[in-house]
Amino acid sequence: MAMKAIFITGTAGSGKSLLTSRLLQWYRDNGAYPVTLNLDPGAVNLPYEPDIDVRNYVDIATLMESYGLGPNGSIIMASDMIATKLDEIQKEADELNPDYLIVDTPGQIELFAFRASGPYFAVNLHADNKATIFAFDGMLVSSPINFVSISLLALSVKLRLKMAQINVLTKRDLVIDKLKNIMDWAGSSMALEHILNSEKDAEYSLLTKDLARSISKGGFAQSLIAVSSITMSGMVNLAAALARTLNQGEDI
Ligand SMILES: Nc1nc2c(ncn2[C@@H]2O[C@H](COP(=O)(O)OP(=O)(O)OP(=O)(O)O)[C@@H](O)[C@H]2O)c(=O)[nH]1
Ligand SMILES: [Mg+2]
Repeated sequence: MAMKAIFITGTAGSGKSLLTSRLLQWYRDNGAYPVTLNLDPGAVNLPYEPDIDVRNYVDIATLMESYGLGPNGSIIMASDMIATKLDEIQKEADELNPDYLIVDTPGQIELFAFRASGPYFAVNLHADNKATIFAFDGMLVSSPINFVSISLLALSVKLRLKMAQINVLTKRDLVIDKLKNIMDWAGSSMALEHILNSEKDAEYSLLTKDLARSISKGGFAQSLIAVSSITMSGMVNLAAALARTLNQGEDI
């Protein structure tokens, strides 16, 4: 089996589904055989046609009706059921036998990464190699303090999914004027600490500097790859990072 699995995670609305569709296209254009797996039971409109779809196994409307649940209760129950569908989904994936299985995860990252079901699925899915992409929403990292808080979230997803992780700054086209700053904060903990020094609120300045330092000291700080799913800028860098992580550097 040579299937490589790529889990696309990130905060709600960070661009996971659109990135899934762009990666699918990118691999196709480069002669590989990718397939998509939608793991979001609550997805309404997807910018791609999933080859494998958890919605075929877990239906929110049925859960609401059968268990008298509201929209939040049913989405939690649906997320908790993802793990119970692993065998069926694995079988579909093995039958398709793709080079790349691109997994679009639920919008609510806390339901996927911080309950038992999502990590169980991610850890127990059989694949030749696996990696996670964590999407830093370009629109959410406009300040250094926000950058630190999203970095913490990225780190805690890594602790939960226990996989090689590639951090991606999404919506590059919308943050062009801030791009250099954001990449500086990501690339150098000294640059980040320096800018955090000038935060007016001393308490937040100290706290975020401590956090930034521990993230960097623990070796968890990783470079950030800026990508736009609209202009496709940065996609080649993301593909190269995925190749390094998944294929030990060998090109697709
Ligand atoms: N300008 C711009 N917009 C983007 C980009 N990526 C995503 N978007 C937009 O951001 C919105 C959310 O994108 P999705 O791909 O649905 O994000 P998601 O993380 O899958 O969202 P949920 O699954 O609902 O949490 C959509 O309106 C996208 O068109 C990008 O690179 N540039
Ligand atoms: Mg989505």
